[in-house]
Amino acid sequence: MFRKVLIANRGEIAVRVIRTLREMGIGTVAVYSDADRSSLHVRMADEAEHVGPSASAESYLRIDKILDAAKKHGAEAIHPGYGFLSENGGFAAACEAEGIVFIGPSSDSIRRMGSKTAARQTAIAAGAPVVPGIDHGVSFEEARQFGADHGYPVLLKAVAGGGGKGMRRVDRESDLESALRDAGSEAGRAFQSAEIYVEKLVDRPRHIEIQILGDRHGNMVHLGERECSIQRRHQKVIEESPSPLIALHPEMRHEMGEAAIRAARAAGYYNAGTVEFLVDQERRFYFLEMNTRLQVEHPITELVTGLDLVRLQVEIAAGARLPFQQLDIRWTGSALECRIYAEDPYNHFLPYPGKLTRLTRPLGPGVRVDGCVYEGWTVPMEYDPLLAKLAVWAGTRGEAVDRMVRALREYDVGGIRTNIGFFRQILEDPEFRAGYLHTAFIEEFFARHRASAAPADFMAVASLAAALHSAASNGAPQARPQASRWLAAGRNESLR
Ligand code: MV4
Repeated sequence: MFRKVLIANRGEIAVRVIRTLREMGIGTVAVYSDADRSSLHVRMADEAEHVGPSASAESYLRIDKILDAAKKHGAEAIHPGYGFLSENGGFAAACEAEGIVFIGPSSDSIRRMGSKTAARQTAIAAGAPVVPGIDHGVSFEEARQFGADHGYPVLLKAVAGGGGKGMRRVDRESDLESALRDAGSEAGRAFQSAEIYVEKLVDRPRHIEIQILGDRHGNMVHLGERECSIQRRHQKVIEESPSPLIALHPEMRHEMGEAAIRAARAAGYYNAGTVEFLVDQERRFYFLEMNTRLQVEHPITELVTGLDLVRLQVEIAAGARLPFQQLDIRWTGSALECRIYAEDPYNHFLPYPGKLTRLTRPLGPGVRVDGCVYEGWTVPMEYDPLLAKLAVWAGTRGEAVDRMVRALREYDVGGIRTNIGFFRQILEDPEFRAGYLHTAFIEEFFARHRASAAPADFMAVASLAAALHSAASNGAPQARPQASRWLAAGRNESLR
C-alpha cells in the first residue's frame, strides 16, 4: 500500500479523500493556491504545498506544478478528485511517465471516453443501446439527411462536449443550418473543437447513471444507480439512490448495470467510473456518456451499499483485486443528496461568496455532511461555491425525504446566501414526493410556482387591510410576544 498520497484538488472532495486516506493510515499531501491558504483541506492534510495564484489555470490545472509537489513530498500516488485534472488524459499519462500512480483509470480509457462520438462507438461495439444518431462530426448535408430519415426534433451535440455546451435542439429542417453554425462556434470556443454530431432528441428524459468499479485484473461490478434528473442548466441539484423508477422496475438495475459493465469493459476500464444513461417515457434506456472519475454524488451510493468508494479506488490503484463479486453487492434503504451552494436562488442563482459568520450543521440519525467550510472562513470567489453536500439515508424514500427536510431545517448558515430554503420547497413538491422526475423538472417547478404566486396587487391589498385594521383598533399595532419574533426572524433567515 502507498505510504503517502497527494490530493490534486481542493474543497469538499479534497477533504473527503483525506478522511479515507487517514483511516487507511496513509500520509496526505494537499496542494493549494493563494485563495486557499486557509482552506480546510490544507489544515487537515499532513503536508501541504503551494502551487500558484488563485486562478486555477495557474495552480490546480498546472500538471508540472502538481507533479513537482508530488516528487518534492515523496507522494507515490495522486488522487485527482473530480473536476480540474481528473479527466485530463494528459495528466494521467504524465503521472504514468513519472512513475506516480494516478488513482483512476488509464490515460487511454480517459481519452477513449473523452470524445463523445468515440464513446458512442465504444458503447455500440459493446452492444449497449444508444439513441439513434451519427457517430462522427457532421456536415450540414449529413445532418439534413439524418433529419429527413429520422424526423424532428433532433439534438446537435459537440463531439468534445460535456455540460450541455454546444448543444442545440432543432425542431424543423429550416432551423438546422443556423443551429449547426451556432452550436459549432459555441463548441469551438468551449472545447477548441467545432465538430458537431447529431442525435434523435429524447423528450423529457430521466438521467440515471450506473456506478461501476473494476480492478486491474479484469474484475468489474456495478454498484447500482443514481437518479440525477433534478438538475438546472446541466448542474445537478438533488441526486438519489435508488432511482424511484428503478424501485418500481427492479429488473432495470440489472439490465442497465450489465450494459454499463459491457461499455466500460470495451474501453479497457479500471478503477471507479460512471456510465450515464437517458431513460425515455417508455422506460427504454440509452448510453449517453461515461465519466472517468469519482463523482460529486458518490456518497449516496456509499450510503446504500455500505462501501467506501475512495478506499476501493486507492486499493485498486495499488493493485488489489476487488474484495467482492457482483452477487455480494446489496442495496439497503434510500439515500438523497442536496448540493449546498453559496448562491442566491431568488436572484438567478448568482454565486454569493463571502464570509461565513455563523454555521450550524445538521446532525443526528442518518445524516452525512461532506463539507469544506468553517465559521469565520471566507468562501472564495475564484471557484465553484459548493459549501457542502448534505446526504441522508433512511429505510424508505419517504422517510429519507422527511429526514432531508428535517436536516435542512437544522442547517443554519449566516453571512452569505445559500440554496437551503430552495431545497425545502422542492422536497415538499407533490411531484417530487411522488418520484415523478425528469430533466425538465426544475424548469416546470418554477413555472408552476410562478403561476400559483399571488398577483402583486394582493400585497397592496394586504398592506391596506393591515393599515385599516391598525387604525380601527385605535393606536399602535398590538405588540407580539418576543418568542414569535425570534421564530419569524429565524424563518426569514432560513428562507433566504
Ligand atoms: C440528450 C437529451 C435528449 N436527447 N440527448 C445533456 C448533457 C449532455 N451530456 C447530454 N444531454 C442530453 N442529451 C438526446 N438524444 C437530453 C440531454 C439533457 C440532459 C441530460 C442529462 C441530464 C440533464 C439534461 C438536461 C437537459 C438535456
